[in-house]
Parts: sequence; structure tokens; C-alpha cells
Amino acid sequence: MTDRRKFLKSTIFGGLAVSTSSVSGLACSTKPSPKKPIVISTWNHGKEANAAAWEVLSNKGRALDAVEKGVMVTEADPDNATVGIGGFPDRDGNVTLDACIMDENDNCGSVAFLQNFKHPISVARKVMEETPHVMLVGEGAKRFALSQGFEEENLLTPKAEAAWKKWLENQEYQPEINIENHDTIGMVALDENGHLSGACTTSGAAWKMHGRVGDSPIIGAGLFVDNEVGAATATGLGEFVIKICGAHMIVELMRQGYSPQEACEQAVNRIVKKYPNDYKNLQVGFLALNKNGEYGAYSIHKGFNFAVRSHDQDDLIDAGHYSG
Ligand code: SD4
Repeated sequence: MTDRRKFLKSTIFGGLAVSTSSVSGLACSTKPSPKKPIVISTWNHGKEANAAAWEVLSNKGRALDAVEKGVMVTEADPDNATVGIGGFPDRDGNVTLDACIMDENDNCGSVAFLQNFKHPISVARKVMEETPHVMLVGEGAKRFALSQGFEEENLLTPKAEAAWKKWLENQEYQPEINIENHDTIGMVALDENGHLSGACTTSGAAWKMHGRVGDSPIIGAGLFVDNEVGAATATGLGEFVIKICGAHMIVELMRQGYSPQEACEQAVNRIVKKYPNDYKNLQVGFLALNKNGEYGAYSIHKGFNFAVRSHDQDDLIDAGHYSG
């Protein structure tokens, strides 16, 4: 084992310290007692979403229920232009939603290119629990949602429609970095019983091509949970998260002994290294949580923040960033 690996192993598992760059707390016993329950989620809107998740977690509820309840708050907010109702549409004026969820037993469910349902995360959970499949898309996902009792509604708000009509005037597709400081919501949580789960939901990139699916419903890209190790989620321009299989990469790095913070930094560095001509104009942010309740976050550019809720924290934290 290299010295670095030894160091990482001793910091994570020996509990003497975590990475110097980690934003998580230090533990001083030989075996750190996990900080739990805890929930972390992306962007400003994470604070309100965490509050709903905390209702579940603080009552000794299951992380899976917490993350579903949490992100539903954001999905239901019509003023949020990037998730659920009020999400900006594709270039043809259709609001199409992507979401996925993963539990502590490696079960996962996902919907993509789903229209007219306010809570794609709940449809994704039903895919996980009620079908032999992981992912349903488009018309099939719609039929399934209807069969499960979900009701259709128009998700294109007047504000989003007006923004789309304005976009049609020039029709330039250049996803904005840190759009209005609330992009996709990705949430990962560790419950009282030490179980991890995660959820990720979005209306995707505004003015995308009809049929475009981003990273958020892709297990391993926008979200990955391994109850032995940790959980990670992503926000930003999904094409680049998919290209490096971001969330899965981070969980695997944590398995090798990297702290959540270091693992997020490695994933961002991978994008920067592989796409030196692209990264300057796009944002990607990662968030990770391990079994000890230690967390980390990192983005390509300045401006990504995340919310943390635990017994002793209710914070919005600016993530570290590679450039700018
Ligand atoms: C996606 N990660 O669909 C999501 C959100 C997004 O620009 O589009 N951000 O790629």
C-alpha cells in the first residue's frame, strides 16, 4: 500500500483526522462514531428541502423517505425554474422531467423525459418498488404513473412560458453557469440506523433538444448510493457528469479511502483534464456523504453551494471550486 493510501485509510477509518481540505468535522476517537442522522443537498433550495427531510430523519425515519420528502418540496415550488413545476421547458415548449432514487439495499428507480407530473421522484420510487425495472421513460413512464394514481397537470407556468418565448427570439443554446443559484436538486442522507439513500430530480437544461435526457435520472451519473461506503450526487451540465460517470466514480473513490471532499475534487479534476476546452464554460458540482456522516462538495466554478442539516448544523455552505 502506498504511503498516500495508508494516510487516507488512517484518516478515514482511524478517525484521527479527515482530509485537510475536508469541510466535514474531525473525529478524535480510535473509531469515530458516525455523525447521524444527516442530510445534505444542492443549492440554496436545499435548505428548505432539508427541513422536510429532517422531519423524517429526526423522528428516526428511513433515509429513503427523507430524501423523497425533501426533494418533493423543490419539485412543488413553481418559482424554481429548474425542478418540477415551473421548470423551464425544452426548445419546443415542453417541460420534461428526469429523476432517480436509490435506497440502502442497492435498489434504484428512475424516470426520464416524463411530462405533466409534478413529482417525478415519487414516480421513480414506484418504478423501484413496483416494477422489475430500473428506468422508465417518456410515454411508458407516463402510462405507469397514471396506473399508480399520479395525476397529470400542466407544469409550464406563465413565467416559464414567457422565458421560453423570449428565448425563441434568438434561440441560442448556452446553458448558464449557476442558473439563478438553483439548479437540479440532489440530496443524500444517512439515517439514525446508519443507512444511506439519495434522490435527484430536475427539469434539465433549459431549451434542450426535445428528448434530451441529462445525468439526473442516470444511476451512477447524477446519483449513486452504496450503503457500505457512501453516496454522491451531481448538479450542473449533465452531459459532462455522464461522460465521467460522476456519482459512481466518487463512491468508488470513497471506497478506496478518499474522503468525500477529496473524491468530489477528483471527479471535477477528471472533467477538467478530459475536457480542457469545455470546462471553462460549464458548471458541474458534486456532493458526497460517507458512512461516517462526513461530507464534501466541489465544483468547477465558483457559485455552487449546498445545504447541510444534522443535530448540530443547519447551514448553507459555499463549495470549494477549481476555477473562477
Ligand atoms: C441536467 N444536471 O439535466 C441536470 C441539470 C441541468 O444545467 O441541466 N443543468 O443536466
